[in-house]
Amino acid sequence: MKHALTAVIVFIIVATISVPAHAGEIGCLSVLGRQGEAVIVTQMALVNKCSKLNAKGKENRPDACAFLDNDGKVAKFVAKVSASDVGSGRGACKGGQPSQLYTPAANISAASIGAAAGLARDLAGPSLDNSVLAGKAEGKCRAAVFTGARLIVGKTVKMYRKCEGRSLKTTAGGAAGVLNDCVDAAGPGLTDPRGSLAATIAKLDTVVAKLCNGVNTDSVLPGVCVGTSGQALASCVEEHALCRACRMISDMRGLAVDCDLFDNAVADASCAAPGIDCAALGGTAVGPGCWFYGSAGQDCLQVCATQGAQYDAVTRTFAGSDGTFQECDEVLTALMPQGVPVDFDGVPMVTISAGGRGCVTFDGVPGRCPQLSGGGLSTCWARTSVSGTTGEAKHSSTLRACACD
Ligand SMILES: [Ca+2]
Repeated sequence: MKHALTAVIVFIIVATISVPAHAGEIGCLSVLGRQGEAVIVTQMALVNKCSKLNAKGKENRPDACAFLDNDGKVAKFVAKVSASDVGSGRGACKGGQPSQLYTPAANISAASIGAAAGLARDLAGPSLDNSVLAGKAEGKCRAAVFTGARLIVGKTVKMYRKCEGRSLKTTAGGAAGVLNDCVDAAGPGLTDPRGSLAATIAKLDTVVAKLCNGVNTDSVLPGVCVGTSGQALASCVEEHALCRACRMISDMRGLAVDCDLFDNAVADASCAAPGIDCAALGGTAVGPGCWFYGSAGQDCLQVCATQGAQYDAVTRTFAGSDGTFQECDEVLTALMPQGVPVDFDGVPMVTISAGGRGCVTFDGVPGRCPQLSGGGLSTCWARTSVSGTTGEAKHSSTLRACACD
């Protein structure tokens, strides 16, 4: 009896002591993390490439260029994350799902692309199409800032990944230990023993001083850093890069990181969490927006309010009057309104003359697309080009695609 009791006590003690994650779990997390890095870095590089083409007069829709990924550059890395994921039966995750810090490939890619798009919006405003670059100097300044921001993000997420591996291997704290060891301001935070992140940040200071001096940076970067120049501009960019990198880590690992402290060590709401959790609310992330599909007759203010969110001007800049048909196509394809399938058939969409409703489908026709008389799928999808898309526009005949934030 005594032996049996001892055995029970020993069992209880063993069962309550956490053990470090095993190598298989660490390997799986590491590979998925590394591939997520490739997604965010590639997306940021594409933003810069499209912006540069725009500065040279070779691309008049840089926003579509950056986020539609027509060449599949980002998609290639997104596919790699999926191919390595748990359930693929191969690669580092074939041993099964890690017990902590794991989220599926789709979430990792969404966190990566979302962070890249978020940083582009932070720096350049709601659309890359909005800024007018006066000349070569402006283009060079912006390219240098985008490159520097990408390097900071890439370095930060990589340092986190290495730290995460070390933490899981050497301590038994699991996710809480990783939070403390690698990102939380209450712990040591992300340590930079070789000073490589500091050097990457210092490099951005230098290029901003060199290439953005004498340039109207408010027009080059018409986002959150408007009104700053010189070192203040560099610091603003750096903090937002750290903020977005932190949010990617937080989302990718399902960790509650205090990114407001991570970005500049001050609780100043500089890195507030997004106003809405797009996935949790059932929204669909496309390009820089979180999209919802309204009911017939609803305007976008109503659609967004229903979600506890606010109308996002991305409704106009991405898929509305300042966007492109292709972007509208992409949004509606992702939303799958009424089960309408993919439409990239090249047939021009109709233009509705009653303005302001942006990217919509029509209501009131039984069966709707593609049975709508007089045309194929494309006739069901409309984007007004007569007047600017607004939040308030509505009509009983149309169901709007609305971006909310
Ligand atoms: Ca802060």
